[in-house]
Amino acid sequence: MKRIVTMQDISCVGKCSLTVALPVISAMGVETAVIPTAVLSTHTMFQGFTFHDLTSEIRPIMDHWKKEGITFDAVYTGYLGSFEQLDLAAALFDEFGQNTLKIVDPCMADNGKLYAGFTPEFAASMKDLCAKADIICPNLTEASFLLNIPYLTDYDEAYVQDVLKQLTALGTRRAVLTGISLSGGKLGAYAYDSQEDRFFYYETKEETEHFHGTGDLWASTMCGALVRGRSFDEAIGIACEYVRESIRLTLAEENHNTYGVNFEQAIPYLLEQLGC
Ligand code: PXL
Repeated sequence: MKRIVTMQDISCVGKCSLTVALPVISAMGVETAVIPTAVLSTHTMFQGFTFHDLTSEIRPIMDHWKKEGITFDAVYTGYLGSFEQLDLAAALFDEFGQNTLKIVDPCMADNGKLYAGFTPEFAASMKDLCAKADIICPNLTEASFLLNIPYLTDYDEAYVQDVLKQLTALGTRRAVLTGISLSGGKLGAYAYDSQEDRFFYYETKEETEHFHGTGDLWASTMCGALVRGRSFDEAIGIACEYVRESIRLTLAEENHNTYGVNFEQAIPYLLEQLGC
């Protein structure tokens, strides 16, 4: 069985970061090791969340794994909360990411705004981690903070392609912009492979509401699909459809929660898409 490691926080309620990555990647038939960076009572969209930092555990965890000779088929980082954690994520790539797939989801912003607690300086530092990755998958807000360019809500395909080229110029081979809409009622992900100088766009039906945590769900699914041997383009399509189906199931439920999507009951759909 393939094994990946993912480094991000655990928000006890909220359906994002590790509480999404762990079940989804495991369900895809991939062993999922974790480096929890912090424990929060909820994700930061709730008021009054608690937060306990786990940074001091990370170096000892990695040292122990090195002694045990543990290796991974992919290293995937998500929400990171400090400069020190960015440095540790870089070390994780250096020490466990040789000849493995390295994915950075630079979780820090959405809808034109940084999440609570993040600064433009942090975004600038996140660029250095992106440079070490094989694939990065920001949304347009995160891309604009990474590149220090204005966040546009009104854009065209040429603009998206230009942003993608700027993202790969940070040093990563492939960049995927999630949450891209180029026509009414459609939403998808637009990718660029700088080595092949090739763009790829996958779009699907846009559901009527947007939810928190879908970026994490998207990145986790892409990671799982790639490790299961699907091509880059296939992994993007599978991730887009799984997120869409999870939102559809959420909306189908009366009194559904508003903090995260029903990815759990869409797992059979995901496995069908994955072909296993
Ligand atoms: O989904 C990204 C994310 C992950 N972890 C925490 C968050 C967020 C987004 O707000 O607050 C703690």
